Amino acid sequence: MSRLVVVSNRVPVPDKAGNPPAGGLAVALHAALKERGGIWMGWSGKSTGEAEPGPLSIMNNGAIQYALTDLTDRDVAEYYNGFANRVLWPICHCRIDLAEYARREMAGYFRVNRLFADRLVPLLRPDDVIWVHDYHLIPLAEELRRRGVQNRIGFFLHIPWPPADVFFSVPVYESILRGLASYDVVGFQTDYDVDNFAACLRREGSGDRIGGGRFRAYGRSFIAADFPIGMETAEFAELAEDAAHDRRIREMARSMQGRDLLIGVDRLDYSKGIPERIAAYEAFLKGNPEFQDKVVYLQVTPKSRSEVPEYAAMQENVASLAGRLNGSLGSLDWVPMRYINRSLRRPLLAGLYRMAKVGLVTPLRDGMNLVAKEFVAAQDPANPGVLVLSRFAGAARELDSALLINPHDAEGTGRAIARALSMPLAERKERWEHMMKRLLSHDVTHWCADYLSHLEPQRPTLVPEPAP
Ligand code: GDG
Repeated sequence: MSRLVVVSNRVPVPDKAGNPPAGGLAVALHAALKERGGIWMGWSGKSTGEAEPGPLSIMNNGAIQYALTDLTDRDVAEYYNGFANRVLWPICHCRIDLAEYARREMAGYFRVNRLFADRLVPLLRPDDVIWVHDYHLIPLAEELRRRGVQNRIGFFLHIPWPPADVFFSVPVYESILRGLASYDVVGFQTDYDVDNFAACLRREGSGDRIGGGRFRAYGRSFIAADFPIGMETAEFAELAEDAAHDRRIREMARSMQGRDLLIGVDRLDYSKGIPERIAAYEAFLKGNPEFQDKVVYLQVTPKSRSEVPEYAAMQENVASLAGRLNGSLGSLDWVPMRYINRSLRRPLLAGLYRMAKVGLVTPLRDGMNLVAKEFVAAQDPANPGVLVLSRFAGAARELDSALLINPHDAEGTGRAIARALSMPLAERKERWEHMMKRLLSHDVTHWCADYLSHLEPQRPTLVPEPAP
């Protein structure tokens, strides 16, 4: 089996005991790397100020080598906080209004991708299989090809791919499309994303599907298909069951005084629909006064990308909406919404999901949304809670037994919350069993193996083919 080389913006480096950080993706990729041997390369998360970054820092952990590069302040500002998070992220989430184009930042994005390519090439062996992750590194394959790399190179996009009209608002959209066509396998979360990507190529006249999941564009042929990401379902279910014995979970349960818990867990990000969710909860409480004082909504929201202005503004906004809601509807002994603006440990999170009667996952747009899957995996099979899920999350393609809602419709979402809280046990069980079956058969290990089986060298490809 050939060696695996994973490249991503950040690298989940294991702790001193050699254990990878919690979370499905890190665990699954570490397992694949351990089995095949290989390298995980990315940004160290550190900045050198104005000085040029020195050589890669290499750490060995058994069969896995971590190769980390520092970036300059300018790189971080232009590549990471700039083009990646102020252009590609909002565009892929259909927020043209939030995209800030600056030529300088676009240039910085391509410059850092060249730096990654320069650093990676000396580490490569001819039969390595290379797997690049996410929107920060789209141009990497093209840069590697320019340097003569002929290995199989795959890409997986964790976020959605937008409709053509939205994508074409990026001034350098053509370079991005050509960059994707330099891979051998381009993976998306859902078939909707693949369709949007196909429409971009077609509209541009630069390529199209040629059948069997294959595309031809910019003179190359490659696979583009959906590979919906999974989670470590069985392990997480166990974690949630064990959490019942955790002191903090028992204290939390006591503090509820018999009220039902609704839970939302999201990075603080405008794509997650947190203000819209608070509005829906308010609509629910006002439309169903019999539930007032009977429920508590817990929102766990670690800070994220605080250096990007839109995120700082969002932080203020959510805090003020939570305060306003509690001020207007709360009473002497009932706080309708509890808001935690920091990260909780994963086992605690698992226990909270299990305690909740309703999971609120209402993004305006999301590649997949693993919180939706984690909520389902954490439930007690004998008395499962109900998932209220946005139809604009990739997860809705698989979890169609959730109560699917439109997050822009506060009253409709409010009605779904009331329905979830009143749902009979038999219906809850039937919906949950259906979803859990899917999550067990399509877990993150399955996702990883399925993707890599498409990337293996024996798959037919990729002698450059003439343009259509
Ligand atoms: C991108 C795509 C796609 C959250 N709060 C805490 C915490 N979390 C963990 C959750 C979950 C993860 O963070 C968030 O994953 P999501 O999938 O929900 O969202 P993104 O971060 O936007 O991820 C997304 C994903 O990539 C994978 O492809 O699904 O669509 O946007 O695992 O549990 N974890 C801990 N404490 C917290 O407070 N420990």
